[in-house]
Amino acid sequence: MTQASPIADPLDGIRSHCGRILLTGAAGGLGRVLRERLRGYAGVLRVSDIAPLGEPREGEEAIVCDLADAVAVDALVAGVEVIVHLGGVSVERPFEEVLPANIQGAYNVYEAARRHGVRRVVFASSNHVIGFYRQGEVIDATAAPRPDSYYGLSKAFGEQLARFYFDRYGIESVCVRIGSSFPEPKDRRMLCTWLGYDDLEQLVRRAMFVPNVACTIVYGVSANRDSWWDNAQAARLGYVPTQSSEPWRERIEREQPPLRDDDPVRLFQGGAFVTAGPFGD
Ligand code: NAI
Ligand code: 15L
Repeated sequence: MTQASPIADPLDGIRSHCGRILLTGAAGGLGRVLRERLRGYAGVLRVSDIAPLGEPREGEEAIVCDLADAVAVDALVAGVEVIVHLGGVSVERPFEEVLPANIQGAYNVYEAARRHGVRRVVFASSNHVIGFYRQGEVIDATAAPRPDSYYGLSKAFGEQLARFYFDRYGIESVCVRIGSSFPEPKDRRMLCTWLGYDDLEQLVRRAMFVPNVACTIVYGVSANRDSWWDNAQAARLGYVPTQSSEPWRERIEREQPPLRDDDPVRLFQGGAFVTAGPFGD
């Protein structure tokens, strides 16, 4: 493997390079984005998913692995300095699907991190940890969790794992409560929750390399006109978002009439997740 050269950081000169990064969920939507963008931040980028990953490129190792398989995850994490943990169920699903991928899976990742001396975990948490706060209510990262789904519950568990593994073992984590990270915002709610890919990359880079983060929770959101989240903790990492949902506002507001005032999708920060399921009744 050839060593990729470190990316110069024009913003603040923090060291932005390490030996080996593990990216889980690398076959997913954000995984494919970060697979491209994290290459320069490590000598080796180890990409993993339960789904096919294609041939590893130069500077990559590709390992297909079910996060629920503790033995496989232990081997996956060996030799890694930083983990960017995106893998798992990413929408509301029956608890029986969320449990192995997100709850057992996150536990397996942190246990392997402990055994192998991983320095830092960047955990892809979600706004659905706090989805039952009202839209318009401004909360920060210290607000008590109000999960809106089994999926949101699993992300709250992941944040608590991060806390425990820092307090007990000193493994640092940044839990990024991602809003809505897609190429563009899709609806009125996402005008508030959208996270552009440049901002995603910046936030993940800072989460990986800013020193002494302990266990920090931040919101993954761009500089949108309206926001429900006080992102002071992200600002402490030096995060300065450069993208905004504003260019899409006119089209979205023209094409999508407002929902009724009493529609839960409009009332709560988690949007449609607050009414998803239960499944199979
Ligand atoms: P995605 O669903 O496109 O990607 C998730 C990946 O995890 C998939 O490639 C899937 O195959 C893999 N995966 C699922 N179960 C697995 C298992 N048992 N073992 C190994 N891999 C498994 O989701 P997306 O949008 O890329 O999100 C990435 C992460 O960010 C997820 O953890 C999601 O919960 C979180 N997130 C994403 C948001 C967004 O707006 N895209 C918002 C909030 C959180
Ligand atoms: C999430 O947590 C999901 O992973 C993503 O697919 C979106 O639904 C996002 O939240 C959102 O709230 O828009």
